[in-house]
Amino acid sequence: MRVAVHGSDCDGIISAALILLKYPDAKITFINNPWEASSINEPLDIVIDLPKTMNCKANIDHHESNYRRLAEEGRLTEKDMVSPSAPAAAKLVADYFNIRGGIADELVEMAVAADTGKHTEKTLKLDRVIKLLHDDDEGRVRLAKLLAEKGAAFIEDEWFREQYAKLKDIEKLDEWLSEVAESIENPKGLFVFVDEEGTIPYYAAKDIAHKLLARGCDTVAVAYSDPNSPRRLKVSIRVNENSSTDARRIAEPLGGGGHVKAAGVTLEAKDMLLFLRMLAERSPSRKVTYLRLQPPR
Ligand SMILES: [Mn+2]
Repeated sequence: MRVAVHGSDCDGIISAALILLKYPDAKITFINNPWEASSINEPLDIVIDLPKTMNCKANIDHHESNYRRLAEEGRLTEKDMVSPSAPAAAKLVADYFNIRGGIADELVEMAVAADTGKHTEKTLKLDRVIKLLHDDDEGRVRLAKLLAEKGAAFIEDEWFREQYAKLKDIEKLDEWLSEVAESIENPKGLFVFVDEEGTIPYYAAKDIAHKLLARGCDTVAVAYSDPNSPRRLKVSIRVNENSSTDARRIAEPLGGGGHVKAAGVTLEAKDMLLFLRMLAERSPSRKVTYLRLQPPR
């Protein structure tokens, strides 16, 4: 069983854990950049939370952009389960392989929370450790095995705690980010562009977005350096639960994609003005608040 999963978020790693529950000997490949999937040639049995690769037997995914492309190109088969209405790929994996039970249900619940912008303390910690391990395949397999073994109790595992302890000063940073979010005046309905290039560690890149949305901002776009594609900036767009803004309509014109509440795009610096325009066009007042994040040393 050869499986490729999205390697840089909770949904991908949890999907790998579900596969390992059912097929403990499965060989897992992690792919950090979804757009790399289209150039992958190696034969695979299942490709999860990623666009369908050329040589895979089945694709399990919930990205609308992937669904549309596959439908247009006539590449969907009855072996695939590509369903944009699913809240997380892990939910589809559980359905596809009929993986049920205490641990499986806990895993699916965590993936759904993470992918629908309802992170809990647990899933946020998991997400940070996944980002810490972004170039460590062995570490990610270990993490997926741990999730398969312990479900939501992964958080008490000693190895996991050791990994989390490597995220130095995270609590201080978290406190500072909360102060920044608190300092924004009249946050309700605001469209915010947060520039954190070179200042916030990758594992905490999107934390400010969650904090600003919790204060009532409508849409938050965070631009940060992505260790997987130097020289370009990654922009993550997060939308308030109560907003009707569609994050995909900001990301897709520039080649990105994702979901209604959470989308992303990778940009050259020269395209940043175009991005800001896309963001402003979704803002009823055409106003966008720019925030440069620069934590004190
Ligand atoms: Mn997903």
